[in-house]
Amino acid sequence: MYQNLFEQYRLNDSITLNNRFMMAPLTRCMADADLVPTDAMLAYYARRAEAGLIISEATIIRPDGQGYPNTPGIFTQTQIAGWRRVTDAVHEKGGKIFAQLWHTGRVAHPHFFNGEHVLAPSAVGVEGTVPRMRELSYQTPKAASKAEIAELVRDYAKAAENAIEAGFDGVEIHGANGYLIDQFLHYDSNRREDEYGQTPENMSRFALEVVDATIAAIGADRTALRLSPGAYFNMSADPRDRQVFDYLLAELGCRRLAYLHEGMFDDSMRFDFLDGRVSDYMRRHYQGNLVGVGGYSPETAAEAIAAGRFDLVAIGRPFIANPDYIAKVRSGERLQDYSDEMLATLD
Ligand code: FNR
Ligand code: 8K6
Repeated sequence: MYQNLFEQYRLNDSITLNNRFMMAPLTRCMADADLVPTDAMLAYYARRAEAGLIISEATIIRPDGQGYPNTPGIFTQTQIAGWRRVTDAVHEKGGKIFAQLWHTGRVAHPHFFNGEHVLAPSAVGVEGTVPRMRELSYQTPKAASKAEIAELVRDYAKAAENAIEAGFDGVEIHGANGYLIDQFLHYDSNRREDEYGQTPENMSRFALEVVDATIAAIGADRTALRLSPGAYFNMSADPRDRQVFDYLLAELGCRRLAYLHEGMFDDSMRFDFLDGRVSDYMRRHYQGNLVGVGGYSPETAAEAIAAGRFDLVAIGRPFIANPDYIAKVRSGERLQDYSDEMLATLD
C-alpha cells in the first residue's frame, strides 16, 4: 500500500533516503541532568530507524537556549559522545538521522542555566508559563546586541560541527514554532531598528546568517531548515510577515538545502495572509525538497505526495504511539492512536 511513500528518495548527491517518511522532531524532556542522551533515548530512536530519516528532538546549541526541562544539548563533549551512541544505533539498523538545532530565544528560562537574562531580537516577552514547570513565568528578554547576534551565529555553526562529530547525517535548523530564529522573522517579536529589523531583508538576515554559517561548516547537502510562516505557536501573526517569508524563501531557493520543512501541528489550518495552507504557500515560493507535516495519515500523505503538494512527509504523534510505524503501514496493520499520556514514558 501507499507505494509512493515507500520509494527511495534522493535528497541530493550525498543523501538518499530509504522511503519518504520522516520521523518529526519531538521534544520528550528525557535527557539526563547534564542534557546528555540516555540509554532509553538510544533505544527509542533505534526502534524507529526504519523511517527514511529521523529528525532528532530539538537539541539546544548552548545553555541559554533551554526553555524546558531535560532537553538534550550538543555543546559539551559528553553530549556529543552520548549522541554518538544514538546515531551509531540508528545507523546499525540502516537508518539515517539529522539533529534538530535549537535555541528558544525568549521562550528560554534562566532557571535552567542559572543565568540573568534570556536573549531575543527585542525586549518583547511571550505570555504565560513554562510547560511542565508551570511555576516559572516567561520573562521579558534582553534585545541581543550585534556582538551577541554574531556569537549566536557562530554557536549554531559550532553545534552543526558537533552534530557531524556525533555521527549525525546532517542538521535541521529549528527556525519554526516561535523560537529564536522565528522571533526574528515576525513583526510581533522583532521590533529592532537596526539591520536586523523593520524590512523583509533585515528580518531575514539572522536566519540567513545562521543558514550560511551552517552551510560553510558542514555543507548545504547536510543542512536543512524548518520554518513557520503562519506564526501559530508562541507568537502572533501579522499580515506583514508574508513579505518577510516571500523574501526569505526566494533567498533560500538559491542555497540548495537538503530540504525545507514546514513547522506545523495541523497542516489543514488556513491562513488568509498566506492564501491558504502553509505547505501550499511554501510550495509556491520554494522549488527544492519540501517536507509536509501536521495531522497526516499514510493515506492523506500519499495523496498529497501524488498531487505534488510536497515531496516527503514527517510523522510526529503517530510515531510516538507506534515505534514500528513504518512496518505497520507497510503491512497494513492497524495503527495505535496517540494520546498525551504517552508522553510520560519513552517507549
Ligand atoms: C512537537 N513538535 C516539535 N517540533 C519541532 O520542530 N521540534 C520539537 O522538538 C518538537 N517537539 C514536539 C513535541 C511533541 C510532544 C509534539 C506533539 C510535537 C511538532 C512536531 O514536529 C510536528 O510538527 C507535530 O507533531 C505535527 O505532526 P503530527 O504529530 O500531526 O504528525
Ligand atoms: C514539554 C515540552 C514541550 C516542547 C515543545 C513542543 C510542544 C509540544 C506540545 C504538544 C501539544 C500539541 C498541541 C499544540 C498546538 C498548537 C497550536 C495551535
